[in-house]
Amino acid sequence: MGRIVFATGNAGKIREINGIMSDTGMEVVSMKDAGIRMDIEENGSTYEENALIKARAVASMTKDIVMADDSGLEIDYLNKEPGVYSARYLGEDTSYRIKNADLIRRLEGVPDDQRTARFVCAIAAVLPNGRELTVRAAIEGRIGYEEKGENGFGYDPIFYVPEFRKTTAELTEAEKNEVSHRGKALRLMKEELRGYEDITCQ
Ligand code: ITT
Repeated sequence: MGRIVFATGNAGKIREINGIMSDTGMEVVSMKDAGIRMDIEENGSTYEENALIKARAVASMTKDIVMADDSGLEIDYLNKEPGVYSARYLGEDTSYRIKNADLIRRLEGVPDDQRTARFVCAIAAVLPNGRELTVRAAIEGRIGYEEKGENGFGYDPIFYVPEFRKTTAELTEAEKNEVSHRGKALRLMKEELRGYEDITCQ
């Protein structure tokens, strides 16, 4: 197989994706490392639509396989906010200290059993032959009462995973990849790609 250009500007995602894809023998590079710079307007209404928008935009600039990740945090008590707007919640440039503190404040007094939430991840791939694939996966958890942990990125310090009794920011990267929305979605995508032998001869 050739190489995969990942259509993301999020360094945290790229780090995780490299860990998850390391057993494929394929080189995964960020769009920046592939020399592709573009501002992509994510105006879809679903994770899959946005992932496809990103993957298609970058695929128009390269002959490599292109993948994109669109993901978000759904908090049940907040009607699944921030959801598909997770990156834009309170403004794209607002720090996650502030975003996380705001979500905790909005859940003040809400008991454990109503703090359920999930991270969702859709991955889209555009193959050199023009074929498009999408997969989606999620990890269930709860919103904590304070930020905990230094690993990961974004909303990880407030996303508590009951089976580990830790937030995803307290998990090692390998532990997070094992159970995360992104880890599961990428493994599904790896399976899908196995079915497309034609891409192996590119
Ligand atoms: P690209 O579009 O360039 O990939 P982005 O950060 O804008 O980067 P998204 O549009 O997919 O990515 O927004 C997803 C947001 O959801 C992301 O910025 C985080 O705030 C949050 N998120 C997704 N996965 C996460 C994870 O594993 N841990 C913590 N937060 C996550």
